Amino acid sequence: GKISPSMMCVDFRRLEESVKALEQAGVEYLHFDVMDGHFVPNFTLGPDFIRCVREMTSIPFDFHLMVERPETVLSVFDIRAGDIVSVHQEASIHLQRTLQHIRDMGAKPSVALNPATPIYAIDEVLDDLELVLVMTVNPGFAGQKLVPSTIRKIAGLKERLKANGHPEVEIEVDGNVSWDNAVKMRQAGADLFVAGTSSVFRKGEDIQMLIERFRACIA
Ligand code: S6P
Ligand code: MG
Repeated sequence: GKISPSMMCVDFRRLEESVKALEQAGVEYLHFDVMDGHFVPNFTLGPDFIRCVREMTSIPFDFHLMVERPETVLSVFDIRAGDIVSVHQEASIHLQRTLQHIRDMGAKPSVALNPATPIYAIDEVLDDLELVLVMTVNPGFAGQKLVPSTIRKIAGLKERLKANGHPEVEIEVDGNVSWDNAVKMRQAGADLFVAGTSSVFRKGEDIQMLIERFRACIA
């Protein structure tokens, strides 16, 4: 499995050294939670912060857009080839066009699903995406508890992708990916894991060591 640490969980006073430690630890992506106060009841990282991190590292970025009408804000972000861009199925009316736009930007198109959204909601766009982001908590905040039914959902999605002729589409999981939950998610078929306060971001503990431990859980 691959790792995408959640940048909203970083100690902002130690931003640069944290990014360097993540780079040293060899994480595959950096996960940026973008919230607009409408789609979710919170505000988080914005384009200036994300640009600032871009100057510190060449790790590809994993944008998680928790915003209404994501197609209207894509151009605001510094999206580059090799990045992942996830838009929510629930937030995008012309989802196929939005995914096509992301692909045109050279990035990997991905659809995020809230816990209550059924997996068949993306049946008609499987040709247009490279990943599906399964939310394992309701989006909006770090430090929440797993919605248990989402583990079954990951396994169901894995099956459905295969049955629909798209076994290459990867599954990303986000929310309370703890040591124990990471193992269950891996068994269910997840490929990319968002690491947050449940695992690698703990005050006073060494990020690099925690990433190593995390990697063992998702091997
Ligand atoms: C939640 C957001 C996530 C969180 C992540 C935090 O709305 O999309 O990316 O940052 O879930 O991890 P944890 O381990 O605190 O749940
Ligand atoms: Mg996220």
